[in-house]
Amino acid sequence: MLTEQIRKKKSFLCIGLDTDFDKIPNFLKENYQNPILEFNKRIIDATQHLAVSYKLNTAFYEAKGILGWEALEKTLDFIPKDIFTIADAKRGDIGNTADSYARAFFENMNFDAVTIAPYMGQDSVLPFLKYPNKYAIILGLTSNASASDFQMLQLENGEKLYENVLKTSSKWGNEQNTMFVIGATKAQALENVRKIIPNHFLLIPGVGTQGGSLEEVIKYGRNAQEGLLINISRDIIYAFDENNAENFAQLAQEKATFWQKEMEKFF
Ligand code: OMP
Repeated sequence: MLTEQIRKKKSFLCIGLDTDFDKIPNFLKENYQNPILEFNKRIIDATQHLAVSYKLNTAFYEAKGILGWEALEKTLDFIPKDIFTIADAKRGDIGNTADSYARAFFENMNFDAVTIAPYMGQDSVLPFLKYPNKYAIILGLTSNASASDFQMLQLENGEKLYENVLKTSSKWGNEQNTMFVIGATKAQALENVRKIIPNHFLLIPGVGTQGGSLEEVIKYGRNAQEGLLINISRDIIYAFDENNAENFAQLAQEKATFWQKEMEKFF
């Protein structure tokens, strides 16, 4: 279904709803009981024809307590059902706790995917893999500068730690229930990543504000099923400033259109 959506919309675009209360236009805060939700709804209305996925980074919602959690749940309900939804929660804990995390995002809420930190090993990931048509998106090689602290460490057999993570964790599940996060700022490594996991879908954050190259991501990361969800958050949802905050959704649409058109060149 994802491959179909990507081809239909000629888009790999995953819009990151990293909705920070402090950055929401004041007129929403003055007029709506839940301004986070209203902000998201308007962004979704303006961009749903351009995006194949929305990623909600739970940090921004958790930071606002009940108001934030209500916005998270209601935003999820508002997203059209044919668009792939990701809870970017970066969970990872012992088996029975992981089981509760999986229930939270896949049963209590109906997200299609959750991001997972694989550091605690197989039993922290398996509970997410037992749901049909749901995905664990495992952190492979992240976009931040400190990714090198651990992920690039060389093991005794000569391979890097992130390569070992990809090799090992890709065997816990399959291409129908597992995806991997690879940062766009590490696009050169994508060629190598594709040798290890040629068929899995990749979630690629880091294009836009973090400066990753869209062209390189598509060149090195795409596969026969398209295989890419390219996340852009701040560059799209905060395209406005104080002077034109009333038009924030239209400006987000213009930015999303720009990125979709850039992607369309590759179809
Ligand atoms: P922008 O830089 O504003 O486009 O946002 C990037 C989004 O992707 C944020 O929600 C990050 O938390 C997330 N992210 C990264 O930036 N780097 C990573 O390596 C992994 C993620 C992620 O898992 O989504």
